[in-house]
Amino acid sequence: MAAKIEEKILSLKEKHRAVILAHNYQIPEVQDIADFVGDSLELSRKAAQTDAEVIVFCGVHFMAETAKIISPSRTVLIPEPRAGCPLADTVTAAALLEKKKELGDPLVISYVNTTAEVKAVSDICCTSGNAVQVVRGVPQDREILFVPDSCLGDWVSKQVGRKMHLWRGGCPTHHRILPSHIEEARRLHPGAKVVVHPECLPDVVKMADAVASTSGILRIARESSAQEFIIGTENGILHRLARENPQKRFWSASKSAICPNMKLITLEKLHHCLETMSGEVTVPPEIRERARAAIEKMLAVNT
Ligand code: CIZ
Repeated sequence: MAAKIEEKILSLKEKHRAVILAHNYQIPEVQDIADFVGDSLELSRKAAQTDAEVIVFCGVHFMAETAKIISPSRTVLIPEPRAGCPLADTVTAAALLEKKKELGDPLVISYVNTTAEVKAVSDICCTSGNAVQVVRGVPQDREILFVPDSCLGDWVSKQVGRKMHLWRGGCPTHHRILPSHIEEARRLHPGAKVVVHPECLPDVVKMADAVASTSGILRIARESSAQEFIIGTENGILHRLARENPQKRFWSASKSAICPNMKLITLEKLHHCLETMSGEVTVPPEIRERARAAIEKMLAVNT
């Protein structure tokens, strides 16, 4: 009998001494076969620590690029190189440098959802899991330019009580979650705790009981005494929430919160990538070194 695709993937993984990292927004089958599932901060840390020779990154391109920047001696593969990020595409290094000049040289904090070129001209990176701590660590006498997600920037700015210049980028998937969706979900599931991602629109964030990154959402679900949750982020996370908390119930705030790029990666593409060792992610050394400095400053922030 022919081996199942999962068995073929596992045997190729062993052959190439590979590790499979998958983002919380990946499809269930990909999450289930991965060695680690997490947010980009957790996966960056795994990439930095791994002794595997090959990292297969199941996520969008900037995440795989981040793994390569942190672990340059490893071969980093992405099963679908076209898995991009429209939020990351809202800022280029040239446009950022121009804005920085116009604003009189503020300190640049860039969300990990940016290209390596943008990270290379940033002072420090952050993820949604540590953005508040990163901003708190910036000296009070420096102005801050936060790129590219204005919703995350707006939320962080309110948390920290500090004004920042915000790049006007946003995540189309999170923007599909509307206040009317939260109202309707609350009507259908009264008593459920509403937890949303800070990339959501400020009007949605305002309605939530808690705002957190994907790892924060997973922690809240685990630790809260609530038994039902309405989740406002990309729907891929519902798989992990249900698996880790079988006694609790999770409802998606909006059925349309699906990132088409995250969903481009399938078991077939993962298999093909490992079989042919294709989809290699590279970053030119001069960009890599400067981007790495901004990422390492972020990794040094205690969260
Ligand atoms: O940081 C990440 O991985 C993203 C893009 C979202 C989240 O909160 O995990």
